[in-house]
This record gives sequence, C-alpha cells and structure tokens, in this order.
Amino acid sequence: MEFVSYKSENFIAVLTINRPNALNALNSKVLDELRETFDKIDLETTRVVIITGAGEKSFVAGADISEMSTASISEAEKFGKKGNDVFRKIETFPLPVIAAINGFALGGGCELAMSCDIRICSENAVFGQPEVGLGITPGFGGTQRLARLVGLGKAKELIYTGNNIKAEEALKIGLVNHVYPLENLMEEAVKLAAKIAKNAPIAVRASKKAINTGIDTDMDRAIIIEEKIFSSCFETEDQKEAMKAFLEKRKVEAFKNK
Ligand code: CO8
Repeated sequence: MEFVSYKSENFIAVLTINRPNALNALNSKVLDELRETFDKIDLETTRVVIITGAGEKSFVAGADISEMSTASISEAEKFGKKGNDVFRKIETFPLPVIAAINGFALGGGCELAMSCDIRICSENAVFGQPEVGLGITPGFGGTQRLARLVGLGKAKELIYTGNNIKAEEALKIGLVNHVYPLENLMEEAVKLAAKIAKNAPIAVRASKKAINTGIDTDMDRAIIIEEKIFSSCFETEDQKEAMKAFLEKRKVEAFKNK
C-alpha cells in the first residue's frame, strides 16, 4: 500500500493514512487502499479498529481538491460514490471503529471520522465542512451524518457557513467524545480500544449492529431488532461463561469470541 499502513496487535488494528504532501487528503487511491485494508481485516484476530492520520498536523484535510477540480458531473458522482461506499463499509463494519483525530478533519476528513463509531481527538484538531466555499456540498455523507450526530440546527450552521471549529467546540456539540494532548492521543485510543476488546467480542459486535440498525427505523421495529440480537447472544459460549463466572464470584479470564 502506498498511502495506508496497517498494524495489528493485541486484537487492535491501527490504520494510518499517510499522504504527507497533501495533509493526508483522500484521492481515489487512498480510498481504494482504505477499502482494501478493511477487506483484509481478520475478524478472528481483531476486535477493534483505530483510524488515524500520519504526522502531527492533519487527520485528513478532505477529499483531494486537485483530483476533483475538473471533474464532470458523472466523474464527480463516481468519486462521491467511491467515498460513500468506503465510509458506509466502515460504518457497517462488524467491529467498532475509533477515529483518533490528530489535526485537521475537514470536508471528507470530518466525514471519514463521522463514519466511525467513536471519535476522539487531539487538542490541535480542527473540524469543518468547508465545501460550500468550494462551490460544492459535502459529498461523502456529511449532509447526512453531521445532522444525525450533532442535530439539525448545528449541522446546518456548520455546513452553510463552512466555519471550522476547534476541538473544544467539537467536544461541546458531541462531535467527539474526548480531547487529549496530541502526544497522548494514540495511547488513549489504544486504551479505549483495549477496554472494548476485553469484553465479549460477539456481544460488542452485536451491540454495534443493534444500535446502527435500530437508529434507522422506528422504535417499535427497533425494539424487535434488539430482542432478536440480544437473544442471539444466549447461544454463545462467552455468555454462558460470563454469567456463570458472575454467579461464582470470579472474573472471566478471557473471552473466547465463541
Ligand atoms: N486536497 C488536495 N490537496 C490538499 C488538500 C486537499 N483537500 N488539503 C491540503 N492540501 C495540500 C495543499 O495543496 C498543500 O500542497 P502544496 O504544498 O503542494 O501546495 C499541502 O497540502 C499543504 O497544505 P497547505 O500549504 O494549505 O497547509 P496550511 O497549513 O497552510 O493549511 C489547511 C492547512 C487549512 C488544511 C489547508 O490546506 C486547506 O484549507 N485545505 C483544504 C481543506 C478543504 O477545503 N477540505 C475540503 C475539501 S472538499 C471535500 O472534502 C469534499 C468531500 C466530498 C467529495 C465528494 C466528491 C464528489
């Protein structure tokens, strides 16, 4: 891979977008490599994925403006679909995905972060959807996911003005869960991932599925989705062992992912 590096250790996979001369901006190749990397993640040996950007300045500074600048309508649609397909893959990926945002998360960078399950960022992070200043709308899911995350009013203000916001403001509006000094960001991301990875993996994956499927439907249907997913956990070895351990007043040594 030219722009995406991947390492996996202790059930935690770390994907790093590394395109320093464009502040990690997403061109077609980066998007292809992201998709291919997710395709290769082994669900037996991985429990949580972290996505970050290389360097100390930028998570992802958006979709690649030079690639888009002369696009025709059909080329723009194709590029939009490429990004949307990858981001939807991340959003519906069976494992939790944490965005560790280490600087600029603008346009497609903010949209990539929003397709992840949990966002944490460094103090120097900057978020925004500056697309209207470039004569376009957000095109990698921003018009849809920002409103779902921070509410309609705030999302419309951010998108219509193209204003950037800093980490503290992103925390205040619920766009990120935590803000850390840059030097601690990855350590905190791994700590969070490790906490998740210690729990019963099938139950964690099932929770993601229940939340994501339920949020897109009405409460009556959502509750039925939960009932089915919840009850499916009762055929797992991990459920049987965890409840037995509780009743015997001991800790589960390690979940089996079975
Ligand atoms: N695309 C391409 N190149 C970029 C991008 C980008 N998004 N962002 C930065 N770069 C490049 C710069 O051109 C520059 O290259 P060079 O050194 O060759 O001139 C290099 O990265 C460093 O950038 P700067 O010199 O500008 O660094 P600064 O520290 O001065 O500024 C900023 C940092 C503020 C982040 C600035 O680079 C910037 O404003 N970047 C663009 C941010 C932006 O507008 N992002 C949104 C892009 S549009 C988008 O994401 C739409 C998504 C949906 C697409 C759907 C398609 C259909």
